[in-house]
Amino acid sequence: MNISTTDKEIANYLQEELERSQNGLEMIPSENFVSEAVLDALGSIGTNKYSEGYPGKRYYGGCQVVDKIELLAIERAKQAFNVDHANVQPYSGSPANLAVYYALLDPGDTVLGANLSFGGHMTHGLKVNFSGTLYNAVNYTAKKDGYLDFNEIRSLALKHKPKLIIAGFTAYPRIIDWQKFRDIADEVGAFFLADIAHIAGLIIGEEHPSPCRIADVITTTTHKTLRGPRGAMILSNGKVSNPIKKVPRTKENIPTLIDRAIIPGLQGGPHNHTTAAIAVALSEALKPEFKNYAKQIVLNAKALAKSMIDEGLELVTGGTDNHLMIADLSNLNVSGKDAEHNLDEIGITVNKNTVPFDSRSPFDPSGIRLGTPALTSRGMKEDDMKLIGQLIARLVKNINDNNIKEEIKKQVLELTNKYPLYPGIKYN
Ligand code: DSN
Repeated sequence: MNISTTDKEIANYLQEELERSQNGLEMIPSENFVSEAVLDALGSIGTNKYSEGYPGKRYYGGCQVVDKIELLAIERAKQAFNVDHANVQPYSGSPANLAVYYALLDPGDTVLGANLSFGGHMTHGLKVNFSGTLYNAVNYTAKKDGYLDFNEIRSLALKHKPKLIIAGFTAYPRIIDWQKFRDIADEVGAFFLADIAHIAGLIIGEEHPSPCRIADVITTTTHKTLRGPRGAMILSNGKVSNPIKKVPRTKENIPTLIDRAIIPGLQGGPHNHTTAAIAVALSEALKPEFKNYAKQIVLNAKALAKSMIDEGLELVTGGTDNHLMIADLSNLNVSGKDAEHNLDEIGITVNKNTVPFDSRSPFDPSGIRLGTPALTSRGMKEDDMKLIGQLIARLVKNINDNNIKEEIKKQVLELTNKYPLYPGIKYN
């Protein structure tokens, strides 16, 4: 590779990161390992081209080829999610959500989304995020057992009359009942946004119900369970007006409103290398093997949850239906921050996470969040999950015992050695 001779410092860092990934268990549920074909597209000449606008309607010349790339990405997204319209240009998930707000709301309008500490996302109305400062954000929480509380969501909606209701979570281990959100949105006349960033791959693989014909607008990142490059898409139903002109904020106009919000509203030139890589990832996700992958993610998550429960750990909601789980460590007197740090030292990467009604702060909460998409991409199965659950439990129960930590570290290395990651890639 050229970089190995032209920039040794970065080449060495990339190699170091590759080895860290190879020798560790990547269990952050929002992370994944893309195919080499996705890496090829992402590192391609697509990055060189400016193409502000949309296929056939650009502000630059020379866009005939990037038009074809973007159209293919759009067609594949429409097919994968069964929607009429896909905008594949958002730079990532937060800008995609910002575009939805910009398209459908005026500053000061009320939005109802999940509290970050109960599995929401910053862009769903966190006070220090644009969504909580430019808009009047109201947050719903959950029941004591961690399940969504539709009585609370409905009564907040009736009381605050939001213009936008958001469902979709970064730390919710159960199936989401999209129709219940739809009914509440209809009762109060709100738009309904489903943010499926975490579960997009499970939806394509039919392991989670789809909101794509239920919600008014759907946002997703492309790099989580979907296993594509860092990027995002906004999906909706209906047609874009031609020309893409200013239109009233009605449901029928959502595709046009979204396209106008992305450009000229918020963004400049699309990242064509990312668009190409999204198209590659979508073609992979449309293959029958991807269904097996999605199924295995969930089987692995259930096996991991069972193993941790068998070892005496407590999980929020008592388990999982999807790709992730939250372990509540309060009964072990170990904080999420300490668990994250100590697991990191032995090669298991997770992130600290609040549990419902956490008595500790979000910076040092009571739980950790774990998921199986990346391990499943490496080929791991239920037996591996059983072992990993045991290793995690042993570590958190013996957090101050360096001998035990060393033993577990060796076991992690033995396991990861069995699953080579990108064996054909070397940066230095
Ligand atoms: N940062 C992502 C996650 O880890 O869930 C959400 O955007």
